[in-house]
Amino acid sequence: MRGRIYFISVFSLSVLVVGFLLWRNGYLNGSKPKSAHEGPALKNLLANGDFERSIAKWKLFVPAESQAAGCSFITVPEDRQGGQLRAQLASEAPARFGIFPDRLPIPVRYGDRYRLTAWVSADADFQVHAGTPGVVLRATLFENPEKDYPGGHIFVGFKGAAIGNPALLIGQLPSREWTKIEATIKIPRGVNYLILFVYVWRASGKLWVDDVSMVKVDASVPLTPLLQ
Ligand SMILES: [Ca+2]
Repeated sequence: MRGRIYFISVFSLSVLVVGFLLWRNGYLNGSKPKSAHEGPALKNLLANGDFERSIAKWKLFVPAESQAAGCSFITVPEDRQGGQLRAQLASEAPARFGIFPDRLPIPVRYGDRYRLTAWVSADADFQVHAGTPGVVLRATLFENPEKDYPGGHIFVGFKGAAIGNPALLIGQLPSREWTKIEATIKIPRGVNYLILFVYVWRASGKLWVDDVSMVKVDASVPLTPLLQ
């Protein structure tokens, strides 16, 4: 009798232990067990970067020089990136204007690396003004929320990345095809905040933008060389 109770106790305990291990590894709640080499997904620090919630969380910035150019920012259907909506930046005359996330500057630290990405596609009416890059991402760098970093902002285009001088990106032409603009940048010393803009940098017509992201990457990710 005592042996039988002992056996039942050990058996029950084993069932509990095995059950617990299965539960902990995700077999009992429908999720796939995590393997050791599956890193966490990189988090997009920009809300609504795919514009699936229309223009929520984004704002249009039109500097004084472009106020008369009829700049607009809306979303339009049928993007070709697998979603329902894409952003449309348009102007009637050559203009410099952009969109940026509707939130405080993102706090960053010296030496940290970020991958900045946007997909763009140009309508047939999109005309790049001579001597300008046409479209860029601008990592707007700040010492503090009220003071720009004196070393210049980082510009990213199809040709690569540059600091302080968007003219280094002249010669790129956006096409009807969705094309990725991307760079991995390192935060310069003295920079504590960043705002990412997608800029039409002197052009007219319609430019479509989708899947804008800013993700923190680790130190092993190679930097995009800065054009000189
Ligand atoms: Ca989209």
